[in-house]
Amino acid sequence: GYDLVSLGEILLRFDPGERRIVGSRSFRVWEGGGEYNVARGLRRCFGLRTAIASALVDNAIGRLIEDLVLQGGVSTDHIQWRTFDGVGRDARNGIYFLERGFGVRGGLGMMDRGHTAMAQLKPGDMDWSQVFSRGVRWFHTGGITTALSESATEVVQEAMLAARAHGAIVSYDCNYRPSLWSSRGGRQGSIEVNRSLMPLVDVLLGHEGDVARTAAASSNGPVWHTLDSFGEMAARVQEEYSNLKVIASSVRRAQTATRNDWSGFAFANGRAVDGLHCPMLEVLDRVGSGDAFAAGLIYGLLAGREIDYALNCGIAHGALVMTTPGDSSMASLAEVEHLMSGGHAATSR
Ligand code: KDG
Repeated sequence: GYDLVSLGEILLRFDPGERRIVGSRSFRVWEGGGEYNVARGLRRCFGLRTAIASALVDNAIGRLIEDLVLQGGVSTDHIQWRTFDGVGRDARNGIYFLERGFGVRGGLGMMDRGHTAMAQLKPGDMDWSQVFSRGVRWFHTGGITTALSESATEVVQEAMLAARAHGAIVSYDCNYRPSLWSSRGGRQGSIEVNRSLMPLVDVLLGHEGDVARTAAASSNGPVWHTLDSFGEMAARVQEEYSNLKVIASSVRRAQTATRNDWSGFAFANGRAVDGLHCPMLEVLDRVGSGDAFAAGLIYGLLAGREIDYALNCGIAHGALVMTTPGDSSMASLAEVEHLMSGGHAATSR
């Protein structure tokens, strides 16, 4: 069995380091993908047993991704392998490029993930009762997976139903990606899909605005990032979906390309909680911070800790992931807890 199974696409990330993409002649590779990053963080930092449910094409790129996943300690047992037709016409592995911002220059992200094996996953492809019958405590997925295709959305629903039937807790991270929704109704399309899945979710994560938009009554107005506005919003969302036990948002306010304020809120048992504040956090690579937040929060909840602990665990883990290159945290639980107890790392002042 596993503590957590995550469903999502695993991408190969090409990192030009401090260079710009156009000026690079070699790239460092990492594995990435929002839902995968959660499984990896829970394994590497928090020591839980995790698996990624996904699909890859069986070529050298897919096998490279598999090696990276195995190095991260995440089980590849639930990865489905598609045959390679020699050119990737029928299915591909997803890749992406990310150039870091510096000072006055913002970052540049480029996704290259059309027609991937994961986007083509259909209901029935994955044997969910086999996945969950071995004992899985938590199932995680989110809005990147649902964005990939209509069939991927159906797979998410199928997996959530199976997870619930087997008693696993279900979490969903909204993770709105405009480019992925451009052919499926944009923001509105994502809101409709998120709403249709909400009755199956126990723990809702995401940017405050995206969480707000899962409630029918919510406006698309500004997000204020205050405890009161978050509490009101979360109470409204929970009124509509009484199944939601925890709602949590990380809060990142970019100050420059390399600095941001970082914090978070959570709502549970009718109470809104303010988390640890990391003002003017120095950022080496912000990618994966939301996933690391999710991993820390899930760890706290799986460990049976109070919501305050779980929230701060998420914030501290998210802060630490921004201090290293790549999507993943290289942090230890001791480092996370040190930061939680107010021991400011060199990155936070
Ligand atoms: O959250 C990190 C992700 O943004 C990154 O791994 C790439 O999966 C990705 C996506 O769709 O943005």
